[in-house]
Amino acid sequence: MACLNPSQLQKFQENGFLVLEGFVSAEECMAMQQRISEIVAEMDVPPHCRTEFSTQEEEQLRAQGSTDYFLSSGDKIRFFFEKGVFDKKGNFVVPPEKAVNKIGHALHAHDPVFRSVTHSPKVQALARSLGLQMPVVVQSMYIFKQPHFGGEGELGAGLEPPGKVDATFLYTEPLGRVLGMWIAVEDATLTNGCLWFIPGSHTKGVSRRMIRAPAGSAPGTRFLGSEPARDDSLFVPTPVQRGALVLIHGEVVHKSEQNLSACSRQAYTFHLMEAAGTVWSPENWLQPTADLAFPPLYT
Ligand code: AKG
Repeated sequence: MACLNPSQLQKFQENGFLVLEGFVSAEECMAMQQRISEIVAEMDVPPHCRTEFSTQEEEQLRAQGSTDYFLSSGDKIRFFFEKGVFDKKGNFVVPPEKAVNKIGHALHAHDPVFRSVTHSPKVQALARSLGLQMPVVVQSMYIFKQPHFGGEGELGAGLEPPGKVDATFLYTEPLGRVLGMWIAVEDATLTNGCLWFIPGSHTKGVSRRMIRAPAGSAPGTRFLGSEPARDDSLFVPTPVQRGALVLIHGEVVHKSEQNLSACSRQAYTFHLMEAAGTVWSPENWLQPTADLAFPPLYT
């Protein structure tokens, strides 16, 4: 069901996350997987992955290439890889489809399949039932969580203390205006890296922000502040079945563990901002561009 009932709304407001099982059909999941296979089969591997670098200066160029590739990915479909999947000459040492960590950050804008999932009537109805007036889509990602490989979830994971909040990377004033919609394209289990949340943690604000460094500098982004100490035992695992949609409040602390299983855990996730009365931080790494303003969710 696309619209939240009052008890679901209350649960989301209390916990900062909510699982909606069966939100997306098996056919829609298969269509996303099929499209991703085509996109990966046609992908251009970025030059900073392909070129052989031997000197320190060349290594710096590689790092700069990788920074620029990430920082300019907000309005494009780009590929980010697991570590150790290229040899020194830039050839894949595993099949390409097993080497991709994620695709980002504008599938919602450029790909018809992902555009139609993002702007589907049921997603729009869900956003309306959450009271969003002018939601815009700021980014989207397809996360592979490869078997035996898939690193801990997303930017900022693997740091001490564990977990992150999305507003660290997608900062707004006031806070409370960013919402993640995370769709399980495959079952997400305890062994293949399901999401974990600290229920109720979305009321604690944001103590760490990632901001864009001045143009041309490496590494290209830096952090202001730090994460507070966090007790790992507060995280609650959230295994879900293929087709579930998980609502993620922009300030709820969440994480996913490494995928040590033999099954991938693919997910399509996108983030909305309530644009009414909100200032998107000009210091965020992700900015609307001349090619792509953040598109309104309601079509
Ligand atoms: C997000 O969508 O905000 C996430 O953190 C995703 C992490 C994951 O899929 O492992």
